[in-house]
Amino acid sequence: MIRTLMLLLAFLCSGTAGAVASEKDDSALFLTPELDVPAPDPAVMGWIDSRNTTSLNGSWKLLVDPMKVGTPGGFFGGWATTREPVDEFQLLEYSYSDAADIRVPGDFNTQREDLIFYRDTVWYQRFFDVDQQADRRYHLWFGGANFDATVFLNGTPVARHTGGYVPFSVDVTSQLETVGNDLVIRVNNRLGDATVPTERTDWWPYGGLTRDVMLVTTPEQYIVNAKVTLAPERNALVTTVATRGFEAGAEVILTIPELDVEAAMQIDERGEAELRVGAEPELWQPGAPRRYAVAVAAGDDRIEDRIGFRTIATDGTTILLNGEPIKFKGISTHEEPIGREGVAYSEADMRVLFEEAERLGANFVRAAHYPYSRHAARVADEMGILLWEEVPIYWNIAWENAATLDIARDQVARLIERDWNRASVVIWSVANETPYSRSRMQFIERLIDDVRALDNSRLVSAALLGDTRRELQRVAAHLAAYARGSALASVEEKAIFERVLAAAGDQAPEPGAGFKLVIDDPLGSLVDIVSYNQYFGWYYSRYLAPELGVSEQTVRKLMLEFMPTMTMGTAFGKPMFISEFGAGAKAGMRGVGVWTEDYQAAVYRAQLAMLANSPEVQGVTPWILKDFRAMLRTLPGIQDYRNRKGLIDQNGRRKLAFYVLRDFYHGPWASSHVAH
Ligand code: GCB
Repeated sequence: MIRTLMLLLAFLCSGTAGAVASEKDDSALFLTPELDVPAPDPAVMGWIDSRNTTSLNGSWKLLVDPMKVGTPGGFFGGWATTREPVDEFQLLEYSYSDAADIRVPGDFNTQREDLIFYRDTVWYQRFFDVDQQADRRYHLWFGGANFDATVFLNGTPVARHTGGYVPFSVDVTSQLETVGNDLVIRVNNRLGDATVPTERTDWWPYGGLTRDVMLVTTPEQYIVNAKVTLAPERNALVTTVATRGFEAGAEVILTIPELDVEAAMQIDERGEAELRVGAEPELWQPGAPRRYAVAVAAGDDRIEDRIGFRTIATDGTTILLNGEPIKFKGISTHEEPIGREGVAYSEADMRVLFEEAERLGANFVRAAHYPYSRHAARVADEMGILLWEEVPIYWNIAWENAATLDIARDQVARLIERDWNRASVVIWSVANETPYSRSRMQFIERLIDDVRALDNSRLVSAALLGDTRRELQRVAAHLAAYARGSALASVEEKAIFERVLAAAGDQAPEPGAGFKLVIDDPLGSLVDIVSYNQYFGWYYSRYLAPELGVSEQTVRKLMLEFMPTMTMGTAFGKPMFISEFGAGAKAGMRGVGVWTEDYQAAVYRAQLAMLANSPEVQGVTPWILKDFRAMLRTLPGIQDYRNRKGLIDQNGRRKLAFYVLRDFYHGPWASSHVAH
């Protein structure tokens, strides 16, 4: 009651204190109040699986609130606690006790049919007890909350994280009760022009508490995170540790029993410690994913993990894993499980997905287009699969917006600080298909600087787009030249191709000249591996048909013949990586046209022949392992809101192209596996 009265008073008094009535400004009366909420702990709490944790997964209460009326301080609001009416006269327009249940972790979109397209605010609530002890600190830890989460503990807003996909935590020792802690999270999965990614993505913006939630207990003085990597010379381990609460000079001990390592380092005034210790571990690699038990201890705190050691580098256009050339035989994925709807949130989900990649003969997965849960890299470490991890700098980003850059930098830092001990992760990718502009270059350069400062034991890449218009013109001219000698073009079409070539003048290719597509996006100068997405067999043919003035059928057929004659390369003398190619197919649909398994398989055959001709190409991750949900894909009967470029459908049914790629990985590229 008192609270209600105070709220009313707050409204009556809103506007400038002491102002005369005529100057009063009530214009914000029915708007959602902006809350002043602290940011979470800026550092990622690492080694989370070896800590003293209480899981807060399970059944929570969910209230759907597209008008955001539950926000405290508003005219309607106050959903940040579970208050019950004090008597039958008190008006409270919400109830957690009678709200529906929702499972955490997991997205809310696929847990309730009516929320599948929902992109807005919901409230999660649960109670928990804790056997509190003195000289302990308690941290609420979230594996990820999509995409904007405000955490309220016992009515107090304790942290707000924006961006989604990455872990964050907050020290709640001073807000915690022993019994009946009331934990409420406001989560909004709406994306906009200034978010990362923006609203328009070709994947589902799964919302909610999609990842594990835990209460982590640490000693008063504790280790925040530690990074242990193999030096490039492969004869020493380099360890850096971040701590809280210790006096300068306190010791941190690194122990790796199987390597006879037990070494001490001293904490400095910033709470950090560093150590280089000689060691020659057996190297981690696909086929032999050797990992060592590693422990880091300081005071009463001790964290443990299983860590593999390897080096990754480039030499000209070659990629070197542990000093030996390797080709990345890969496949792209989204974070969706096989045979179940929604987001993949468990270790088991990731294992099933990666096992299917293994059956393809892949040694590499591109985890597109955003950070997955921590389980992904953990399972990849264990299975010996190389991993590309990515932040969702996707298509058009508000390059000039400082707040957007902050979100992106936060995602980069949190992803890296979480996974920097995962041997499987060999590439950090900072962008996907970002159209060229000066501000895009500056934005991405900033991210790359951050990546290199945080972790220089991996390669940096970005999936580039190239200069699409110019490329299409060149492809058109070469395709026209090729068509002159092909039986696939009719006499009339050949006449059209002649006119196209005549119009090209000097630009027309010499007869018999091969076509090499060279990627020269200036972003290529900043990355270690030049990655490129291309869809010759899918979108390009559709665009080229009207451009050339011949039927799409002719262009598609010609393209399948022409592609194996092409080569690809870059202007940078670096390894090239084809981060996407593909074609859509509805599982079970057979025939010759688009959407059939047969056409998809034909595109794969032509693409792979083209790659086999391209010596600069050192890796490939076709698009994509599994059909995935996407609001962009509306075609009824075929897409039904799924991107159909999967090699398997959502239930795991394999399409013909799966076998084409498998044969390629077991055939032409088989010898590139470097296991000893
Ligand atoms: C792309 C994007 C990817 C899309 C894919 C497609 O180039 O990087 O996110 O899903 O094409 O299917 O069009």
